[in-house]
Amino acid sequence: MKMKKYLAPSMKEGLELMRRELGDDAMILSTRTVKTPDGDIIEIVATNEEQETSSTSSITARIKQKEQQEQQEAETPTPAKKRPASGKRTEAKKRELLPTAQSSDIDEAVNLVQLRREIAEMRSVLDGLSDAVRYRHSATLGKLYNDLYKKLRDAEFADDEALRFIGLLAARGPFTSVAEANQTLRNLITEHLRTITPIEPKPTCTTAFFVGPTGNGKTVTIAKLAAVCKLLYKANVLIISADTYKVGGTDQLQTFASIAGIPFEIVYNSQELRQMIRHEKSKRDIILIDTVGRNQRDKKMLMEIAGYKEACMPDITYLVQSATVNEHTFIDVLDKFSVLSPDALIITKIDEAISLGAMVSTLRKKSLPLAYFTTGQTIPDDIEPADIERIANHILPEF
Ligand SMILES: Nc1nc2c(ncn2[C@@H]2O[C@H](COP(=O)(O)OP(=O)(O)OP(=O)(O)O)[C@@H](O)[C@H]2O)c(=O)[nH]1
Ligand SMILES: [Mg+2]
Repeated sequence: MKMKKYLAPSMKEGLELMRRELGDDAMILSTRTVKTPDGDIIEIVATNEEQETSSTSSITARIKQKEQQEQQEAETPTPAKKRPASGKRTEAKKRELLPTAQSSDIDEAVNLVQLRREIAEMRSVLDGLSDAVRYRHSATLGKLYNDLYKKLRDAEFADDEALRFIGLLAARGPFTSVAEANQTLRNLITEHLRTITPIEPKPTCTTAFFVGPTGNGKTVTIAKLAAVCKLLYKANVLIISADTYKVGGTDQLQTFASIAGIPFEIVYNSQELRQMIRHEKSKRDIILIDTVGRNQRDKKMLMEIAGYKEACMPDITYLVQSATVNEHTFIDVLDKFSVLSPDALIITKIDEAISLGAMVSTLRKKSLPLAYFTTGQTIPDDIEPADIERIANHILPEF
């Protein structure tokens, strides 16, 4: 490797010097203007080392730009005051200065290149380490099982869970093709999942109660379902909001209901809800009850919602949970909301979830049937009955 510093009265001359010595492929590592008593001179540190980094190439681009700029300036008459008074003398003085500062600047440039190389090496070591942690059991698995194990880990299955599934898969082998192993694993990871039928109008009124952690999509899901029931089944739907705890809690639903022409009522306590249900049940096909979102750790608030549930004695209680949380949080939500005895899950924000592995693992440990998936904010389009095939495709696409 050859690395040199060039000092010249202008960028153009500096570049010529550099190219003459290091060739046309020379890479510029740095440039700067050095102030001298006789005016500015240009310093270029360059190398003919082959490896090119994005930063050096961008410097090259900048220099080319500067070169063009200089050429343009040369063609345009420059105002006299910008030129040094004693041109020839100054040029000579500048050249006298050239050999002096070289060695320290070259050292600096060498250090820079070395530093860059060390950072690149450290990055590759760290990547290797993170893979070693993420795919901890890779080394112990053959290629087929290792590829599938990695897919499960990428789908956010915990390591022990991923390995457990691979163990179950191996017990069903040997396989004649990758596609066969893939399909068997798809069946294994979804075989414990259950779904329940969506809400349908029955001869008697169906009351559905919606609970779940704050901001997970209860209210928007109710709006979607109300619109679907009205449009699809021509059902007589009533929405009741018990979300009077937070400012503006009922506004969103009220606005939607008035636009969609769906009856809407607000209740301020469990007694009011009891009376409302008693009064409305005989008139409606479907009643959807919205509740205030609750932090699952807030026991007191959960008990308050339990009071509302007891008052309306719903036919079904949906726990509305976003797919974007990790397994740990998912399990915690199912544990804490179990005091409200949910009958089924509505999984929201599938569109935002990177993977559904956390949900699948959770439901193997804490079984609860799936009712709906929601896939965006659009009312009523972004809701569909839960589909296990869709989960399998999300995690392990068909071969
Ligand atoms: N991307 C996406 N966003 C959604 C989905 N469902 C709901 N949201 C958005 O999530 C946010 C919260 O939705 P809400 O329906 O207000 O949630 P909530 O559970 O009623 O919230 P609280 O009443 O505060 O507990 C809103 O911005 C919704 O538009 C979904 O399936 N996908
Ligand atoms: Mg809400």
